[in-house]
Amino acid sequence: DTVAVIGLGYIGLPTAAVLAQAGKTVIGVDVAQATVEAINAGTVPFVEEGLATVVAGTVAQGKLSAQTETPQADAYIVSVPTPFKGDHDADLSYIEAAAKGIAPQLSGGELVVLESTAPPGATEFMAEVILGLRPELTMEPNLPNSLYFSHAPERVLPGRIMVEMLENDRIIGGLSTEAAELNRDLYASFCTGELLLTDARTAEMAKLTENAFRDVNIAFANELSLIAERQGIDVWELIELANHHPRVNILQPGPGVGGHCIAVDPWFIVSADRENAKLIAAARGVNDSKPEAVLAKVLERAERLKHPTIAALGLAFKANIDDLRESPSKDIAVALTERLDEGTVLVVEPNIDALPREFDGRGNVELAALEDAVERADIVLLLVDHDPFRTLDRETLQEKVVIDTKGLWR
Ligand code: SAJ
Repeated sequence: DTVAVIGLGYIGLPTAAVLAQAGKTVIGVDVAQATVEAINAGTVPFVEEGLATVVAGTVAQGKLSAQTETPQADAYIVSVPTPFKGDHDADLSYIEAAAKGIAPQLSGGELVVLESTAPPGATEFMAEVILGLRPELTMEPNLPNSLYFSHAPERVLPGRIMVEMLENDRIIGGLSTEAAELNRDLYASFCTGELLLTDARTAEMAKLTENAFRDVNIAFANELSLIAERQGIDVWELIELANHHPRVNILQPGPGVGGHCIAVDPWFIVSADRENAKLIAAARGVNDSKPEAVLAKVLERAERLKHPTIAALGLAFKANIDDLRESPSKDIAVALTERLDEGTVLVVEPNIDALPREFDGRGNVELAALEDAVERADIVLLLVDHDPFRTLDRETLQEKVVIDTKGLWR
C-alpha cells in the first residue's frame, strides 16, 4: 500500500499528509530540494491551518517521507502546476515531466491519478505519455500488464484545506470504470464525502465548470457595479434588494477576481473551445477589467488634490489570508504607485510584515498601520474585506474621500 504523490505544493502535500494519516505509506516527490528537506524534518514549507501537525506526526511515525526521485509505488497521484502558455492555453509540460518520471517505475497493476486542474483530455494525454514510453503495458483492464488512469480534481478552499480534503464530495473520472473504482477505493481511505464516479473528460470539465460558474456570477456582479456607478445607484443596495427575489442570488462585486483557480480555470474551457465559450470568455474580460476601473476612479479623485496621501487597505486576493499571488488588490496598489503623479501611497496589509518586491524601488509608498494610514490619508481606498477594516471606527473616515470597492462601510 505505497502511494507516491508527485508535486508537494498547496494540494499535493495536504493530500500526501491525509493519506499517510489514513495508514498508507506515502512517498512525496518534489523537484525542490528545500521542500523535500523541510518535510523530512517534519516541517511544512507553507502555512495551512492544521497541516503542520499532521506532517510532523506522520513523518515521525515513518508513514510520510519525501524525495526528489520518483519511486516504485502501487498508486501515483500527480499534483503539479498547470500554468498558461501562449494565449491562455494550458501548459501540460509539468504533467508530462511527472508522467516521464513515473513510466520507468511501473510493472503493471498500478493506479495513476491526475489531481492537477487541467483541460479536457489531460488525463488521456498523461496516459499516452506513459504508454508511449512503456508500450508493453496497456490501459485494457484486468490483465497482468494493465495500468489504471483516473482524474480526481480537488476542490478545497485555501485556509480550510485540511477540513475540506476529508469532508468534500469528490468527482472521480476514470479512463476505464475499473480505474475509477480503484481511485475511489484509495480516496475512501481518507475522504468521508461522497465519491462520485464518471469518466475522466467529464471530471476534468466538472472542476473547470465549478470555477467558471463562480467567475461568471462574480462578473455579473462586477458588471452591475460599473453600470450602477454611472446611473448613480448604490450597487450593494441594488443587489441586496434584487436578492430578495426567491430565485435571484447575485454575488458580490469587488476590485476584481484573484487567486490561482477562479481567474485561471475558465480559460482552460475557453482554450478548449473558443468558438462556443463566449460567455465564459466575456466574464473573464469583465473581471479582469475591474482593477483598471478602480484605478481610474482613484486617479481621477487624486488629481483634484495637491500631493494626495492615499491609504490602500488590503493587498491579499481575498479576506483574512496572507496570499498576495494573483491579487487584483495588489495590482491596483502597485499601479497606483506607478501612475500617481505626486503624492504618497500608504499600504495597509495586516497579514504581512514587509511590502512585496513589486513595490521595490518606489519612493512614494510605505507599509503602514491601519489607524495611522487612515489618519494621514486624503483618500481611503478599501480593497479587501479583512476583519480589522470591517471594525474600523467610521468616525475616522469623515472628511476623507472614501472609495470602498467591497461595500464594507455602507
Ligand atoms: N470574489 C468576489 N465576489 C464574490 C466572491 C468572490 O469578488 O462574491 C472574489 C474574491 O475576492 C477572490 C476571488 O473571487 O478574489 C476568488 O475567491 P473565492 O473565495 O471565491 O475562491 P478561491 O479562489 O479561494 O477558491 C475556489 C473555490 N471554488 C469555488 O468556490 C467554486 C474552491 O472550492 C476551489 O477548490 C478553488 O477555487 C480551486 O482550487 O479551484
